[in-house]
Amino acid sequence: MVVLSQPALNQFLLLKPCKSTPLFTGIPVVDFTHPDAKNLIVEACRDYGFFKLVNHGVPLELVANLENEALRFFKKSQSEKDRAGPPDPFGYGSKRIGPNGDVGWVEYLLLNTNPEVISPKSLSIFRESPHHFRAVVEKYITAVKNMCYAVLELMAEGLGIAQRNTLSRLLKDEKSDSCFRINHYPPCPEVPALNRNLVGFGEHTDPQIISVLRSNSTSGLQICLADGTWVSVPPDQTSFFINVGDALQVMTNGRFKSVKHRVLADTTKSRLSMIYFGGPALSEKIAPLPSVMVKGEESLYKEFTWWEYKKAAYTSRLADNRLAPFEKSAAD
Ligand code: GA4
Repeated sequence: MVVLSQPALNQFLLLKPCKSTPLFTGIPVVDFTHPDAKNLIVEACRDYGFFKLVNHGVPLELVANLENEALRFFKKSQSEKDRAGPPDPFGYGSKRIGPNGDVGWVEYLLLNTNPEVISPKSLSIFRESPHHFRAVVEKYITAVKNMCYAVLELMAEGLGIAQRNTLSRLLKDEKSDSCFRINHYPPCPEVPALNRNLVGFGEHTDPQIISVLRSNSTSGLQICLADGTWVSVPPDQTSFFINVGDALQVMTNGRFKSVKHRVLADTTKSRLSMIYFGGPALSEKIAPLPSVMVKGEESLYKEFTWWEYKKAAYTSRLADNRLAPFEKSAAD
Protein backbone atom coordinates (compact mmCIF):
# COMPACT_ATOMS: atom_id res chain seq x y z
CA MET A 1 0.00 0.00 0.00
CA VAL A 2 1.27 3.49 -0.82
CA VAL A 3 1.10 5.80 2.17
CA LEU A 4 1.48 9.45 1.35
CA SER A 5 2.77 11.96 3.83
CA GLN A 6 0.48 14.82 4.85
CA PRO A 7 2.42 17.41 2.77
CA ALA A 8 2.23 15.14 -0.27
CA LEU A 9 -1.50 14.73 0.25
CA ASN A 10 -1.98 18.44 0.70
CA GLN A 11 -1.04 19.11 -2.89
CA PHE A 12 -4.34 17.47 -3.78
CA LEU A 13 -6.36 19.70 -1.44
CA LEU A 14 -9.20 17.57 -2.50
CA LEU A 15 -9.83 15.09 0.23
CA LYS A 16 -13.49 14.19 0.47
CA PRO A 17 -15.19 12.20 3.20
CA CYS A 18 -15.65 8.52 2.27
CA LYS A 19 -19.03 6.89 2.17
CA SER A 20 -21.04 10.09 2.59
CA THR A 21 -22.36 10.05 -0.95
CA PRO A 22 -25.62 8.16 -1.48
CA LEU A 23 -26.01 5.74 -4.37
CA PHE A 24 -27.91 7.13 -7.33
CA THR A 25 -30.75 4.66 -7.45
CA GLY A 26 -32.94 6.68 -9.81
CA ILE A 27 -30.51 6.84 -12.70
CA PRO A 28 -32.38 7.24 -15.98
CA VAL A 29 -31.74 4.25 -18.22
CA VAL A 30 -32.45 4.57 -21.92
CA ASP A 31 -32.80 1.45 -24.03
CA PHE A 32 -31.65 2.54 -27.46
CA THR A 33 -34.07 0.15 -29.14
CA HIS A 34 -37.11 1.31 -27.15
CA PRO A 35 -39.79 2.94 -29.33
CA ASP A 36 -39.97 5.86 -26.91
CA ALA A 37 -36.16 6.32 -26.64
CA LYS A 38 -36.24 9.89 -28.01
CA ASN A 39 -38.59 11.10 -25.28
CA LEU A 40 -36.70 9.24 -22.56
CA ILE A 41 -33.48 10.90 -23.73
CA VAL A 42 -35.04 14.37 -23.65
CA GLU A 43 -36.53 13.79 -20.18
CA ALA A 44 -33.20 12.55 -18.80
CA CYS A 45 -31.24 15.45 -20.32
CA ARG A 46 -33.75 17.93 -18.92
CA ASP A 47 -33.89 16.42 -15.42
CA TYR A 48 -30.30 15.25 -14.95
CA GLY A 49 -28.14 16.15 -17.98
CA PHE A 50 -27.13 12.53 -17.70
CA PHE A 51 -28.33 9.03 -18.53
CA LYS A 52 -27.22 5.47 -18.97
CA LEU A 53 -27.55 3.96 -22.43
CA VAL A 54 -28.15 0.23 -22.80
CA ASN A 55 -28.61 -1.87 -25.92
CA HIS A 56 -26.30 0.62 -27.63
CA GLY A 57 -25.03 -1.70 -30.34
CA VAL A 58 -21.31 -0.98 -29.81
CA PRO A 59 -19.60 -4.41 -29.84
CA LEU A 60 -18.31 -5.20 -26.35
CA GLU A 61 -15.29 -6.82 -27.95
CA LEU A 62 -14.13 -3.39 -29.22
CA VAL A 63 -14.51 -2.03 -25.72
CA ALA A 64 -12.57 -4.92 -24.15
CA ASN A 65 -9.78 -4.63 -26.72
CA LEU A 66 -9.34 -0.95 -25.98
CA GLU A 67 -9.42 -1.55 -22.23
CA ASN A 68 -6.65 -4.15 -22.58
CA GLU A 69 -4.48 -1.91 -24.74
CA ALA A 70 -4.98 1.02 -22.39
CA LEU A 71 -4.03 -1.06 -19.36
CA ARG A 72 -0.96 -2.28 -21.21
CA PHE A 73 0.01 1.35 -21.81
CA PHE A 74 -0.54 2.46 -18.21
CA LYS A 75 1.53 -0.50 -16.92
CA LYS A 76 4.64 0.87 -18.68
CA SER A 77 7.38 2.54 -16.68
CA GLN A 78 6.83 6.18 -15.73
CA SER A 79 9.70 7.34 -17.96
CA GLU A 80 8.26 5.54 -20.97
CA LYS A 81 4.81 7.07 -20.38
CA ASP A 82 6.32 10.51 -19.82
CA ARG A 83 7.81 10.40 -23.31
CA ALA A 84 4.22 10.81 -24.60
CA GLY A 85 3.64 13.92 -22.47
CA PRO A 86 3.15 16.44 -21.02
CA PRO A 87 -0.23 17.19 -22.56
CA ASP A 88 -0.27 20.33 -24.75
CA PRO A 89 -3.24 19.77 -24.35
CA PHE A 90 -2.96 16.34 -26.04
CA GLY A 91 -0.69 13.57 -24.86
CA TYR A 92 0.00 11.64 -21.65
CA GLY A 93 -0.57 13.39 -18.36
CA SER A 94 -0.28 12.44 -14.74
CA LYS A 95 -1.93 14.20 -11.78
CA ARG A 96 -2.00 17.61 -13.48
CA ILE A 97 -5.28 18.35 -15.23
CA GLY A 98 -5.38 21.27 -17.66
CA PRO A 99 -2.98 24.21 -17.60
CA ASN A 100 -4.20 26.06 -14.49
CA GLY A 101 -3.09 24.12 -11.43
CA ASP A 102 -5.81 21.46 -11.10
CA VAL A 103 -4.61 18.09 -9.84
CA GLY A 104 -6.19 14.70 -9.32
CA TRP A 105 -5.30 11.11 -8.48
CA VAL A 106 -5.30 10.17 -12.13
CA GLU A 107 -3.11 9.52 -15.15
CA TYR A 108 -4.50 9.83 -18.64
CA LEU A 109 -4.15 9.93 -22.37
CA LEU A 110 -5.83 12.81 -24.14
CA LEU A 111 -6.19 12.55 -27.91
CA ASN A 112 -7.68 14.65 -30.66
CA THR A 113 -10.15 12.49 -32.57
CA ASN A 114 -9.61 14.27 -35.86
CA PRO A 115 -6.85 12.37 -37.68
CA GLU A 116 -6.01 15.44 -39.77
CA VAL A 117 -5.05 17.50 -36.77
CA ILE A 118 -3.77 14.77 -34.50
CA SER A 119 -0.79 16.26 -32.67
CA PRO A 120 2.72 14.78 -32.81
CA LYS A 121 2.43 14.10 -29.06
CA SER A 122 -0.67 12.01 -29.65
CA LEU A 123 1.14 10.06 -32.33
CA SER A 124 4.08 9.42 -30.06
CA ILE A 125 1.74 7.60 -27.67
CA PHE A 126 1.21 5.07 -30.38
CA ARG A 127 4.89 4.88 -31.29
CA GLU A 128 5.63 3.96 -27.69
CA SER A 129 3.05 1.22 -27.97
CA PRO A 130 4.13 -1.38 -30.50
CA HIS A 131 0.87 -3.32 -30.32
CA HIS A 132 -2.13 -2.29 -32.32
CA PHE A 133 -3.15 0.46 -29.89
CA ARG A 134 -3.76 3.05 -32.58
CA ALA A 135 -5.98 0.76 -34.66
CA VAL A 136 -7.93 -0.28 -31.57
CA VAL A 137 -8.46 3.35 -30.51
CA GLU A 138 -9.61 4.31 -34.00
CA LYS A 139 -12.07 1.40 -34.24
CA TYR A 140 -13.53 2.22 -30.84
CA ILE A 141 -13.89 5.92 -31.63
CA THR A 142 -15.56 5.20 -34.97
CA ALA A 143 -18.12 2.91 -33.32
CA VAL A 144 -18.83 5.33 -30.45
CA LYS A 145 -19.10 8.30 -32.82
CA ASN A 146 -21.68 6.49 -34.96
CA MET A 147 -23.68 5.60 -31.90
CA CYS A 148 -23.40 9.20 -30.72
CA TYR A 149 -24.73 10.56 -34.04
CA ALA A 150 -27.77 8.31 -33.59
CA VAL A 151 -28.26 9.52 -30.00
CA LEU A 152 -28.15 13.13 -31.21
CA GLU A 153 -30.64 12.36 -33.99
CA LEU A 154 -33.07 10.90 -31.46
CA MET A 155 -32.46 13.82 -29.13
CA ALA A 156 -33.22 16.32 -31.91
CA GLU A 157 -36.40 14.44 -32.78
CA GLY A 158 -37.41 14.39 -29.14
CA LEU A 159 -36.83 18.16 -29.00
CA GLY A 160 -39.20 18.56 -31.93
CA ILE A 161 -36.51 19.70 -34.38
CA ALA A 162 -37.81 18.87 -37.86
CA GLN A 163 -34.53 19.39 -39.75
CA ARG A 164 -32.51 16.14 -39.80
CA ASN A 165 -28.85 16.21 -38.70
CA THR A 166 -29.26 19.50 -36.82
CA LEU A 167 -27.19 18.22 -33.90
CA SER A 168 -25.28 15.29 -35.40
CA ARG A 169 -23.85 17.40 -38.27
CA LEU A 170 -21.81 19.33 -35.72
CA LEU A 171 -19.91 16.17 -34.79
CA LYS A 172 -19.85 14.78 -38.32
CA ASP A 173 -18.16 17.98 -39.55
CA GLU A 174 -14.60 17.13 -40.60
CA LYS A 175 -13.43 20.09 -38.52
CA SER A 176 -15.37 18.96 -35.44
CA ASP A 177 -13.29 19.75 -32.35
CA SER A 178 -13.84 16.44 -30.58
CA CYS A 179 -11.46 14.62 -28.30
CA PHE A 180 -10.97 11.34 -26.55
CA ARG A 181 -9.65 10.71 -23.08
CA ILE A 182 -8.62 7.52 -21.30
CA ASN A 183 -8.38 8.02 -17.55
CA HIS A 184 -6.62 5.57 -15.26
CA TYR A 185 -7.23 6.02 -11.55
CA PRO A 186 -4.77 3.82 -9.65
CA PRO A 187 -5.93 2.65 -6.23
CA CYS A 188 -5.40 5.69 -4.02
CA PRO A 189 -3.35 5.56 -0.82
CA GLU A 190 -5.43 5.09 2.26
CA VAL A 191 -5.65 7.97 4.63
CA PRO A 192 -6.86 5.94 7.61
CA ALA A 193 -6.67 8.66 10.21
CA LEU A 194 -8.82 10.91 8.10
CA ASN A 195 -11.09 8.20 6.70
CA ARG A 196 -11.14 10.17 3.49
CA ASN A 197 -10.76 9.47 -0.20
CA LEU A 198 -8.66 11.25 -2.77
CA VAL A 199 -10.41 12.99 -5.60
CA GLY A 200 -9.42 11.43 -8.90
CA PHE A 201 -10.93 14.14 -11.09
CA GLY A 202 -12.41 17.24 -9.48
CA GLU A 203 -15.91 18.52 -10.09
CA HIS A 204 -16.58 20.13 -13.46
CA THR A 205 -18.97 20.24 -16.37
CA ASP A 206 -17.83 19.08 -19.79
CA PRO A 207 -17.44 21.88 -22.32
CA GLN A 208 -18.60 20.12 -25.49
CA ILE A 209 -22.02 19.11 -26.82
CA ILE A 210 -22.08 15.56 -25.52
CA SER A 211 -19.76 13.15 -23.71
CA VAL A 212 -19.92 9.37 -23.91
CA LEU A 213 -18.27 7.55 -21.03
CA ARG A 214 -17.50 3.91 -20.52
CA SER A 215 -15.76 2.64 -17.40
CA ASN A 216 -14.69 -0.66 -15.94
CA SER A 217 -16.55 -2.02 -12.92
CA THR A 218 -14.80 0.19 -10.34
CA SER A 219 -17.07 2.86 -8.89
CA GLY A 220 -16.03 6.49 -8.42
CA LEU A 221 -18.17 8.58 -10.75
CA GLN A 222 -20.50 10.98 -8.95
CA ILE A 223 -22.93 13.48 -10.40
CA CYS A 224 -24.57 16.52 -8.88
CA LEU A 225 -28.37 16.58 -8.98
CA ALA A 226 -30.46 19.70 -9.62
CA ASP A 227 -30.91 20.26 -5.85
CA GLY A 228 -27.12 20.23 -5.31
CA THR A 229 -26.93 16.70 -3.84
CA TRP A 230 -24.02 14.53 -4.98
CA VAL A 231 -24.82 10.91 -5.79
CA SER A 232 -22.61 7.95 -6.73
CA VAL A 233 -23.26 6.33 -10.07
CA PRO A 234 -23.07 2.52 -9.86
CA PRO A 235 -20.58 1.40 -12.55
CA ASP A 236 -21.76 -0.72 -15.44
CA GLN A 237 -19.04 -1.88 -17.79
CA THR A 238 -21.44 -2.98 -20.51
CA SER A 239 -23.25 0.36 -20.84
CA PHE A 240 -22.40 3.93 -21.75
CA PHE A 241 -23.07 7.00 -19.65
CA ILE A 242 -24.01 10.13 -21.57
CA ASN A 243 -23.41 13.68 -20.29
CA VAL A 244 -24.87 16.92 -21.57
CA GLY A 245 -22.06 19.45 -22.12
CA ASP A 246 -22.03 23.25 -21.87
CA ALA A 247 -22.49 23.75 -25.64
CA LEU A 248 -25.70 21.69 -25.63
CA GLN A 249 -26.98 23.61 -22.61
CA VAL A 250 -26.66 26.78 -24.67
CA MET A 251 -28.12 25.25 -27.85
CA THR A 252 -31.22 24.21 -25.91
CA ASN A 253 -31.36 27.61 -24.18
CA GLY A 254 -30.99 25.97 -20.78
CA ARG A 255 -33.61 23.24 -21.29
CA PHE A 256 -30.81 20.70 -20.89
CA LYS A 257 -28.25 21.29 -18.15
CA SER A 258 -24.61 20.33 -18.45
CA VAL A 259 -24.12 17.97 -15.54
CA LYS A 260 -21.58 18.68 -12.85
CA HIS A 261 -19.61 15.51 -12.10
CA ARG A 262 -16.42 14.26 -10.42
CA VAL A 263 -14.56 11.04 -9.75
CA LEU A 264 -13.26 9.73 -6.43
CA ALA A 265 -10.41 7.24 -6.50
CA ASP A 266 -10.93 3.82 -4.92
CA THR A 267 -8.55 2.59 -2.22
CA THR A 268 -8.25 -0.95 -3.54
CA LYS A 269 -9.28 -1.16 -7.19
CA SER A 270 -8.13 0.82 -10.19
CA ARG A 271 -10.68 2.53 -12.36
CA LEU A 272 -10.34 2.90 -16.10
CA SER A 273 -12.67 5.12 -18.06
CA MET A 274 -12.73 6.24 -21.66
CA ILE A 275 -14.64 9.27 -22.77
CA TYR A 276 -15.48 10.60 -26.20
CA PHE A 277 -16.19 14.36 -26.09
CA GLY A 278 -18.16 15.44 -29.15
CA GLY A 279 -17.62 19.12 -29.94
CA PRO A 280 -18.38 21.47 -32.84
CA ALA A 281 -15.89 23.06 -35.25
CA LEU A 282 -13.97 26.00 -33.77
CA SER A 283 -15.70 28.44 -36.13
CA GLU A 284 -19.21 27.23 -35.18
CA LYS A 285 -21.51 29.81 -33.58
CA ILE A 286 -22.95 28.48 -30.35
CA ALA A 287 -26.42 29.86 -29.72
CA PRO A 288 -29.89 28.53 -28.89
CA LEU A 289 -31.35 26.64 -31.85
CA PRO A 290 -34.27 28.65 -33.26
CA SER A 291 -36.18 25.38 -33.68
CA VAL A 292 -36.22 24.67 -29.95
CA MET A 293 -37.24 28.16 -28.89
CA VAL A 294 -40.88 29.11 -28.41
CA LYS A 295 -42.29 32.34 -29.76
CA GLY A 296 -40.95 35.37 -27.91
CA GLU A 297 -38.36 33.36 -25.96
CA GLU A 298 -35.12 35.26 -25.40
CA SER A 299 -31.68 33.72 -25.52
CA LEU A 300 -30.11 33.31 -22.10
CA TYR A 301 -26.66 33.66 -23.67
CA LYS A 302 -24.66 36.13 -25.69
CA GLU A 303 -23.59 34.64 -28.96
CA PHE A 304 -20.10 33.16 -29.15
CA THR A 305 -18.05 30.83 -31.30
CA TRP A 306 -16.71 27.55 -30.00
CA TRP A 307 -13.23 29.03 -30.37
CA GLU A 308 -14.16 31.95 -28.06
CA TYR A 309 -15.54 29.55 -25.46
CA LYS A 310 -12.41 27.37 -25.67
CA LYS A 311 -10.05 30.31 -25.34
CA ALA A 312 -11.81 31.26 -22.12
CA ALA A 313 -12.04 27.62 -20.95
CA TYR A 314 -8.30 27.16 -21.09
CA THR A 315 -7.82 30.05 -18.68
CA SER A 316 -10.37 28.56 -16.25
CA ARG A 317 -10.03 26.21 -13.31
CA LEU A 318 -11.78 22.85 -13.55
CA ALA A 319 -14.61 23.73 -11.16
CA ASP A 320 -15.41 27.12 -12.73
CA ASN A 321 -18.70 27.89 -14.44
CA ARG A 322 -17.33 28.30 -17.95
CA LEU A 323 -20.61 29.62 -19.30
CA ALA A 324 -20.71 32.55 -16.85
CA PRO A 325 -18.91 34.98 -19.22
CA PHE A 326 -21.52 34.24 -21.88
CA GLU A 327 -24.65 34.52 -19.76
CA LYS A 328 -26.88 37.49 -20.52
CA SER A 329 -27.51 39.83 -17.65
CA ALA A 330 -30.57 42.08 -17.24
CA ALA A 331 -28.50 44.92 -18.74
CA ASP A 332 -27.77 43.04 -21.99
C1 GA4 B 1 -12.92 18.81 -18.86
C2 GA4 B 1 -13.48 17.75 -19.83
C3 GA4 B 1 -12.38 17.08 -20.66
O1 GA4 B 1 -11.68 16.12 -19.88
C4 GA4 B 1 -11.37 18.10 -21.23
C5 GA4 B 1 -10.72 18.80 -20.06
C6 GA4 B 1 -9.62 19.82 -20.36
C7 GA4 B 1 -8.22 19.23 -20.23
O2 GA4 B 1 -8.01 18.32 -19.44
O3 GA4 B 1 -7.34 19.72 -20.96
C8 GA4 B 1 -9.85 21.01 -19.39
C9 GA4 B 1 -11.26 20.75 -18.74
C10 GA4 B 1 -11.88 19.66 -19.60
C11 GA4 B 1 -12.13 22.03 -18.71
C12 GA4 B 1 -11.38 23.36 -18.48
C13 GA4 B 1 -9.93 23.33 -18.96
C14 GA4 B 1 -9.81 22.35 -20.10
C15 GA4 B 1 -8.84 21.24 -18.29
C16 GA4 B 1 -9.12 22.65 -17.89
C17 GA4 B 1 -8.81 23.19 -16.72
C18 GA4 B 1 -10.41 17.43 -22.21
C19 GA4 B 1 -12.11 19.26 -21.82
O4 GA4 B 1 -12.41 19.42 -22.99
O5 GA4 B 1 -12.38 20.18 -20.86
